Amino acid sequence: MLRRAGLRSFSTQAQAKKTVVNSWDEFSPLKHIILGVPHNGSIPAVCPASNCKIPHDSDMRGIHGRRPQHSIDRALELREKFAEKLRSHGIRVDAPTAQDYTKRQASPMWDVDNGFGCAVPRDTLMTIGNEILFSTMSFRSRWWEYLSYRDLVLQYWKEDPNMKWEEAPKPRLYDDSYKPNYLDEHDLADEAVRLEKVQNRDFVTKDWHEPLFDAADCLRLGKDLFVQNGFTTNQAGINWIQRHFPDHRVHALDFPGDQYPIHIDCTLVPLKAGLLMSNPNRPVRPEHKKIFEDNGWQIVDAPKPAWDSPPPLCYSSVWLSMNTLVLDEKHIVCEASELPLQESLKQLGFEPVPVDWRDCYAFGGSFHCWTADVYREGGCNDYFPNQENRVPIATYKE
Ligand code: ABU
Repeated sequence: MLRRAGLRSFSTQAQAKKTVVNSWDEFSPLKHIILGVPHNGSIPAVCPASNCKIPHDSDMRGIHGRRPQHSIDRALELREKFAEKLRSHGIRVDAPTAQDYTKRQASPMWDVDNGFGCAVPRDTLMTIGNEILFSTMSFRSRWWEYLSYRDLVLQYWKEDPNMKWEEAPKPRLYDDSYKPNYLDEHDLADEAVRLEKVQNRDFVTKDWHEPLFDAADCLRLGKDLFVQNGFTTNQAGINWIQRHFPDHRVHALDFPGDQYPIHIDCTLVPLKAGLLMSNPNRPVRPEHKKIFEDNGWQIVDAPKPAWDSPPPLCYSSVWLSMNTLVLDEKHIVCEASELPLQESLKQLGFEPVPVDWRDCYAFGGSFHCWTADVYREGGCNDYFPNQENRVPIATYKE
């Protein structure tokens, strides 16, 4: 009962105003956003890609299924407060429609005991200009998650005659999509082995079996899209994005310091035009740094997170401290306990907006993960006119 009532009151928010879909970057003034919901949030059943992501010593190992109700209730409470905060900044907040992620998820090729949730829309969809593109996803447990956004996207499509609704080819996710025995039981816990693999761009997903990408691997900086190659996005996925957006310049990045490389938004985070925050444990490769330097972008290190470990039943890293949401050129939403980050942002001239969120991390991340832009002011700017040192993306070779 609580679930249905909650969902109904969320979706009336979505009907308050007509929609225009428009967002080209991560920092122009935000006016309309999708904020995930924790209903039916589940610890995902293991599949090859998720197995490599969940740290060997995580309390999530060996368990799956519906998350404890008290954690869902707490996340709902925090979500409502965050939504109110966003509204107080003049931002329209919409909610997806929860499905029963506790159910078995199956395709003709595979099945897993349960799904994940719809708390973190950033992984599933991205807005590029007037287009909302659904990613392929790469965990079997998350294959059906896109349906949670159908009500909203259909509404946007009806209300905005210029909106383009696109879905990348749903992947087969056969066993063949992943490297067999990528990390055996012993190597899963061996940091040196993991780091050597990522240094050599050896990830669990095969590069050319089929295009795979999660939207949260994509950094939108106007005419340039920077996409992380890792466990959730392969080279075919990056190539597919480039062909899909021929007017954009797509760049592939990978970060040798990240032994669990999924999603770019705890690794390289834009704060405003010309300024990025970088995870000091996952520095940008020197050959990738050039295009930022050539175009006058400054990259500053993020401070050490306030916490030494993630909260219970959370497979993300402590670097969720960096997973902020930029509201406009001044305001950046930060987790309330992340005082070192707030101090750094103040020194850079921002006004941090502290919001209590740590108890929401377990559902898939922090503010950036829990949201997906629908409307930011402004158009498609060219922030990287100097492409002399562009590193070309990989193409398929027989
Ligand atoms: N979804 C972002 C998680 C990245 C990290 O755990 O660092």
